[in-house]
Amino acid sequence: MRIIYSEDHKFRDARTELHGGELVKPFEGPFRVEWILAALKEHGFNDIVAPPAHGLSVAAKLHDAGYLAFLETIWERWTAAGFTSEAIPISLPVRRSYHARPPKNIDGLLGYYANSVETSITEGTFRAALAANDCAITAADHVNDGNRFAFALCRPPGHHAGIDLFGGYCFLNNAAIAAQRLIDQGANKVAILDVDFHHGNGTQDITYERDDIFFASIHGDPDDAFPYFWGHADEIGKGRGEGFNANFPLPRNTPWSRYREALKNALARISGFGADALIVSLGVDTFERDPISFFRLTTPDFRSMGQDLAAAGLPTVTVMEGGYGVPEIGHNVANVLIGLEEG
Ligand code: Q9C
Ligand code: ZN
Repeated sequence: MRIIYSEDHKFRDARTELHGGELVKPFEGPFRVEWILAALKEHGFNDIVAPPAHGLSVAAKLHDAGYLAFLETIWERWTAAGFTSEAIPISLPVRRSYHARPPKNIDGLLGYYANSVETSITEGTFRAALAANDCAITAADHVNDGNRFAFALCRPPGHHAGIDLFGGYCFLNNAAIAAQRLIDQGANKVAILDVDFHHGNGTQDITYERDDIFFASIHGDPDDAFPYFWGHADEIGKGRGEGFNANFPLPRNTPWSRYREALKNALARISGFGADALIVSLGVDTFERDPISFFRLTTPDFRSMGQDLAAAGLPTVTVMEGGYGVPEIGHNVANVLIGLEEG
């Protein structure tokens, strides 16, 4: 399968993440992609291409214009305000902020567009996010050209990025961008299946009122896991999108056997939807040794996951999301791709 990868991911290299009341080295860093690439090469994935620049025209159909302008200019404005360290939001609209609108003050603006505050914005962040957007679009184009599979090795990840919200290490929603690209090129119905440990709240936000994109997410129960305020089973979509959103929250220590039941249920829903294509939001933070998550999947389980995903029988664009801490994330990603090609 073709791998779409841009070296520009390296421009996203924050020094700090707010974690446990301290600014620590981020869990989401360039080393993740280095581990994944090394494992992919080891497993014989040699068709690795860089994407052309696609710009923001697809993203502009999904994200708010003010939000995109914010991402593009925040670093300039932050440094112009005299700040020299990384940009971190401190004040967010919350319950009963009915009057909230984008303020002109830089601290106000940062909070307005944030859904959480662990994610520092740095000088190269937008450039890297744009390269991830390019990977997602190029992968969608590869499948649209008649290939069964493509893998967008996106970094930074995207599934926590909402219509006008960044956070959870995400800025542009690469999976939704890939889905939109397929629709723009003629697909009528696209399913996004999010197997990252965390609920794909950004993708849900973007697709919640749509009936041409079915969104399913299998994740740590929000009662106990980030992003806490989205991902419950009763979130089923709204308006014409009602019935086109499916959440599968699971408890601590979920092993593959139980995960697999949820995966089968999600795939059955997708089959009932009648999708023309499948986007997989692939996080391997469901791994038993992930430092910030609490499922119990093993490295061989990811191969089974790939086989189960392939059994849907759909053209499939896999988009990289999370997976942290240990070099095994590379083998876990490779195993999903191997399973896809087998299944
Ligand atoms: N400081 C993705 O997997 N909070 N994002 C984690 C540890 C944020 C995860 C708590 C987790 C974001 C793409
Ligand atoms: Zn995650």
